[in-house]
This record gives sequence, C-alpha cells and structure tokens, in this order.
Amino acid sequence: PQTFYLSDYTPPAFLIDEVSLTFRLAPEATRVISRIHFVPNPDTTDRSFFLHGEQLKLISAKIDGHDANPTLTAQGLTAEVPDHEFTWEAEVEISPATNTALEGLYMSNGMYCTQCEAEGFRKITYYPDRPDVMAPFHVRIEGDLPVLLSNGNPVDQGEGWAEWSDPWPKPAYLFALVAGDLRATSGTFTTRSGNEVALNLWVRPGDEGKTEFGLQALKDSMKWDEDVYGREYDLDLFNIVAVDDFNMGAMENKGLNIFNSSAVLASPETSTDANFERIEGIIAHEYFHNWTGNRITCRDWFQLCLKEGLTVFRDQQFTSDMRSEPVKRISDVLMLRARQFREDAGPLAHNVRPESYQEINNFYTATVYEKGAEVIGMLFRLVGETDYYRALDMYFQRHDGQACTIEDWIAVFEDATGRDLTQFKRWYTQAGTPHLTVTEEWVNGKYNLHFKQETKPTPGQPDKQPLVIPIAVGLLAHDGSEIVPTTLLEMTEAAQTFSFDGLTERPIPSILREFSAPVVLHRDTNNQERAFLLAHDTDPFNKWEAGRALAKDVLVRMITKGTKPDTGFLDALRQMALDDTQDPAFRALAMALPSQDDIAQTLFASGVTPDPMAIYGAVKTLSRAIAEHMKDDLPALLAANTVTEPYQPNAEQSGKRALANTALSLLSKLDNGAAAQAQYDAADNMTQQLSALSCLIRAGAGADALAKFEQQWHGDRLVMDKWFGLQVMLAEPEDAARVAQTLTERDDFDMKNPNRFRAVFGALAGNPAGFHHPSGDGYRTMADWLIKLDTVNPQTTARMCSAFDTWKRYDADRQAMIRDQLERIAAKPDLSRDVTEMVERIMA
Ligand code: BAL
Ligand code: ZN
Repeated sequence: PQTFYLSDYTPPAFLIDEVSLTFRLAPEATRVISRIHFVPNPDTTDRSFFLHGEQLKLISAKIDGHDANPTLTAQGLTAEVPDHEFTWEAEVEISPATNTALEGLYMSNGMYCTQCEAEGFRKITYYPDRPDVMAPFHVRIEGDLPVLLSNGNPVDQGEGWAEWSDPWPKPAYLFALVAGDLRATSGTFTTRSGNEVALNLWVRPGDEGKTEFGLQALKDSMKWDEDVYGREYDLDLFNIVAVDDFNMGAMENKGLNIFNSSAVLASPETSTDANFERIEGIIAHEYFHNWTGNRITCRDWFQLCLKEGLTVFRDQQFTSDMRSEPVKRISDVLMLRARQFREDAGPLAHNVRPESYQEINNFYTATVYEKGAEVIGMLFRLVGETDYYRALDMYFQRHDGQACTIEDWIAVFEDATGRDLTQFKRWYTQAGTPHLTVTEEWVNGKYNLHFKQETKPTPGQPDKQPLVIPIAVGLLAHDGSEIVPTTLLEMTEAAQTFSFDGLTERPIPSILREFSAPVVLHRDTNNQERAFLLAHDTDPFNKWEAGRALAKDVLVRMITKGTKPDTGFLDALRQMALDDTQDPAFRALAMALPSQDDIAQTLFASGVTPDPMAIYGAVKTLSRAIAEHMKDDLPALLAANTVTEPYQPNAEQSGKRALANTALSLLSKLDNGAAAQAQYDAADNMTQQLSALSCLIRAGAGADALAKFEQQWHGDRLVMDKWFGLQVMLAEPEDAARVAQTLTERDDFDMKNPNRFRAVFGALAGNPAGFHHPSGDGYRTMADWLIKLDTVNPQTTARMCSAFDTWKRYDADRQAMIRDQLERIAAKPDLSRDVTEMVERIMA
C-alpha cells in the first residue's frame, strides 16, 4: 500500500465554489448525480485534475457539457480540463445495501446513512476528497422513505423528495445524508443573539423513550459553548440521528450529527450511570466540533489533532462543569494511562501529529485524541485561563472558514501571549511518554526539587529532545497543613532544579498535581508517605494518586515477592472508604484497584516480565483481603449510599451508586452473592441491575440472573451488548475464549454490527488473564474472528488489532504464540489496507 507523508503536502489545483448533488436512492443501485463548479486555485500553478473515487460505477462524466473522457484508476480519475473555471457533471452508481464497511453511503436496518470522515465521500461520488477543499452543498434526495435529511437548512420537500442547502463551506468529510422511517423528539434552543434553532433527535420507531436525555445534553452543550467560549450555533436546525451500525461513537457532520445508537440513546432502565455520562460527553463533543472542526477544519489529515485534541479538551471541560471536576480528571487520567500510555509504550507509538500513514482511519487513536487534549491542557496551564480564552478568540476570528495546521494554532498562542512556543511544539512532533524523575534535597532551610526528564525511543524516533513540562507542585507540613499552595513549575531542560526558600521544616511534596502533564512520575518514596498524602493532600487528584500508588506497590510486591496484602494499605483504604467528608464518587474511585493491564504495564516498565495469571491472582487475593478487612463496615457503607429517591443520572446520585456498588462487590466475596441477588431482584435501573449481575457472575452465582436478564432484554440490542460483554469480561481465564466463541454461535451474534462484535471481542481483550491465557486460546480465537471481520469491516478489524500491541511485554512462549497469530492474519488473502498497516506496525 501507498504511504502518505505530511512533508508531501501540496495545495489543491482547483477549489470549488458550488456543489449540487442528487441522490436517487435504491438499496443496490443508488444513483448519485453531481454538478461541481471548479475554479483554479490562485495559490498554486498546478493545474492537474484528479478526483478521488473508489468502488464507484461511472455512468457519465462531462466537463462544461462535453464528454470528459476521464482515465479511471482504483483510487479515482484524471481528465483534461480547461485552465479556467469549469463545471463537472457526473453520474455514478453505488450499492448501499452491500456496503458492510460502513464507510460512504450504507444501510442499517432499512435506513440509509453516511459516514464520510475521513475518506468515505470518495465512495459516494468522484470528488477532491481532502479537507482543504471546502464548498457550500446543495443536496436533493429522492427516495420512497418518510424522512430525508442532509446538512444545513431544509429548502423544500414533497412526496418522495427533499432538498437541503448548507451555506457554510465544508469539506466533503462533513457531508451527511440520512433516509428512513424515523421518529423525532424535538425541542428548540434560542441562541444568545436570539435565533431560534429547531432541534431534533431522530430514532427508529420503538426508541422514542430513549431520547430525552440526549436532547437535554444538546441544549446544555449549546449553552455552555456560548457561556464559556462565546460560540453560537449558526443554522436554523440541528439534527441528531441514532444509527445501530456505526464504526465510531459519533460524527460531527454539519447540522446533521450521526451517532452510534450506543452513544446517544439512554433511559434509566437500559443505561448505566457511566453510559449517561459518556453520552452527555459525546453529544457535547460532536456539538463543539461545529466550531472546532467544522467552521475551522484541518488542512490535511495529519492535522487531525487540531480538531480532535481541542474538542476532547473542550468536552472534558464541559463534563467537569456539569459534574465533578476532580472525578472527571481522575477518570480521564485513568483512560489516558490505560489507552494512550499503553500505545506510547509499544509498537504503535506515534506523534500527536503523525508524519505518515497508509490508512488514516488507523490514526483515530488515543494519542491523537487524548494526548492531543492533554497538550491543550498544558497550554491552558502554561498561559493561564485569561490568555487561553484570548488566544481562542483570536483563533476563531483569524481562522473562521479555513482549513488549518498545528502551526496556525501555535502561532495564535504565540501572538496572543507573546510566548515563544517553539519548544512546546515538540509535544506534537515527538512520540512517547516522558518519564520524569524527581529527587529532593533539604539544606539549611532550602528545599530543592531536582527533576530529570527522559523519553525512551519510539518507532522511527531514536533520539528525543527535552519537552516543556508544566509541573504543578504543592508542599505539605508533617501536621498535614499546606505550606506552599499549588505552584506551576515550568521545566524546559533535560535536568532542572527548583528551590523553595523560607521553610521551617522539610516538607512533604505533592508533585504533578491535577496531573499537570502527561508523564510518568518516578519518586523514591515509601508507603507511609503515600498514606500521609492519601489522608492529607489538598489536591484531589494527588490524593487519589497516592492511594493508587499504594495499591500498586502492594500488588507489585505480592506478585514479585509473594508477600501478603499489606495491613497498612488495608487500614488506609478503609479509612478513605469510610470518610464521609469525601465525595462518594471520589471514594469509589479511590477504592478501585489498578487494572490488570495497568499492573502489567507497570511491571514491564520496571524490567519485570508480567505474568497475566499472577496478576489476576494477586488482584483477586487483594480484593478478598479488602473485603475481609472491611467486612463489618460493608453493610452500613452499602446502606448509607443506597439511593432511595427516583433515579436521576446526575453526578450526586451516580457517585453514591458507584460507592454502594463498590461495597456490594466486596460484600459478594463474603456472602456468595446474597446481597447482590437481592439488589438484582429489586433493581429498577440498569446501573444497579448490571452491577448486581457482575457481582453474581464473579461470585460464581450468575447463571440464573443471566438467564433472567436475557429473557427481559432480548429485544434491546444495546442492553444485550452488555449481556454479551459481561460474560466474556468476567469469565475465568481458562474459559474466556470458549465463552466468546460460544456466544458467536448464537443467532443474535451479528458480526456486521460493530457494537456486537466489540461487545464480545473487546471484552476478550479486556479480560487480560483470559486473552493471555497460557493455552493461547485467547489469541487464536481473536485472530480467527479478526480474519473473518476483515472481509466485512476493515476499519473495525484494524482498531481491534491493537489487542495484540503489548505482545513484547510478555514471555517468549506468549510472544511466539502472538507472532503466529499476527502472521496468520497477515497471510489472509486480500487483507485490507487498514489491517495490513496495523499488523505490519505491531510486528515491526
Ligand atoms: N470526527 C470523528 C468523530 C469524532 O471525533 O467526533
Ligand atoms: Zn471528535
């Protein structure tokens, strides 16, 4: 496959000032008629004419009314064109019904829908499918379906047709079309300038009861973006559509967002608290793209983080404001470490702004999204809140309507603040997670913190340069009082010392408060000090971090030295759990043990080959020890946090439920699931039903509840995804692969539905002891199904290949078994470009 390089960028030869598209919908023979007005790009002398196009049947093509006689290739077409403006007219035929890749125009449950980011539009018609070509679109849809939607504002409609016009120039990746039998839940939002915007959330008949929360989240997002960023919505209409078969979470098409139904449909009976929070965040994310992504887009796909990192940062801010700031920060860091640090430490490590790709779909990664957001967060901390929003105002003013680069973004911050950000820019151009080591020195009332930074080599980048690292530090006295409040240190050298004068005692430092930079911090400390910080740190993130470090230390010693669970840790954890002055959500997070994959990552980083079975055993032993240590407290903890008011998915109630369910899960280790069975039988919401079911499965008493759950929910695809996933995720290590395989043999396992496939195989990858079981069954079963799915849906297959990306952490036997499976995947005839690239990178 061809490799594309950032350094090869050239501007488009022609721009477009008008696009008209007519769709004559038919499942296997949709006709797309395009009329495109091209004008020479004054910024280049290049006049070659190339249009992307894949899997299209060309019926006719004309230039200014004459036969175009194009030369066709597998990627598109070229033609002789005038060196002045001209009109291109073409008719193509496509087959949405057989499009299982879910890119371009496809069908899902009888409904037509599109997914064009990144390069799906070229499967709809011939077009310069690159984000720096922006144009207003006029769309006519003809089809015998009740609802016909496209971007922008409605122009006119009649029986079997509708016309839409989007006045805002946009790249083709933001094009969308939806046609089907859909029902809307509607509302309005009045912008602060007084424009009334009609809002619709479209679903399939039967799902109308799951729309209220999403619509409210949309209104909250619109208001928040006005209040915080001064950004108003710019059309008369905003449509959201829920689709069952969708590769991603959702898509920010202008005025017509399309959502994976799992990322928008919610009701208390069918969605957990975590689902509600995720849905609120994704609705906000897609809405915020209207300014950061749509009005200002990316020049090319290498700049993906320009819109994604910023929009993730914005949705994180929104969730912090809507819910709890510390809880959100801790959750985001947990996710960052689980996904992005893992990616950065392995063969798939890449820059926040990649420099080359074979298939851009493979770069919608935790690094581009989550590390991209961390980079914005560091800018925010470094320049301060006031200058941050000043820079953002300048960004919107300077670049509205443009397709931009990271250089444009950095220049705005330099111009708005007067800072030189040359070194800071390395965060975009250097892969890998920096390791920050700190040592302390106390001399004559002077306290020195010596920092060293190091980033290990990553694929293609052997040598690393020092980064600008904002390090938020606070100092505590031994009585627990704070003697130096949070101060931001700005590290720029490979090694650098920061001094604090005028202290009367040697302090206890709280370093990297708020997780002020995406780095791994190393400090020689002890569990007494960690317990002190867990009890006294005023920074909630570091308070939680101290508890997490304690737990990790205990687990690592259990695994590597065979020690018993540490009583000091158990006491500290108990104290935290019962501390009613702390937010229940925070306590629930503080009580959760590090994930098995996190422990494996930690062991590997410290030079120990992780044994997934030993990790699994240690986590189980420690959980049981916690349960026994707290056995007299658990019933009261459960009772005190049981919500008796009607269900609300808000932060307060969901925090209490999280703590109650932590208590329930510990209790189930002692009572064989009796309390969990009672909760299961009484549950009136999915959060409690699902947590009780998990406890029962873990206690080996889940068969009855699983059967009842299936009977109750067999008609609800999204709820059944939970049922599929839980069984694999919680299977005993030796059973996990077999459980996954058996589930695929059911009639309701449909590999064409990415949610269902991920429910089973995402869960297999998420059961580390099962996936890495010494039998190799986990690897084999995963590879079997990735090979099958590749033919159907390359994009989802490629994403799931990352299950294997940690292979070099493990022992020789496991490495050999994984290599065999990767080679087997690589040998599949006609392997997709997506999966070819992923397997090559993982094996390199
Ligand atoms: N742009 C792809 C989906 C998202 O990040 O919003
Ligand atoms: Zn996004």
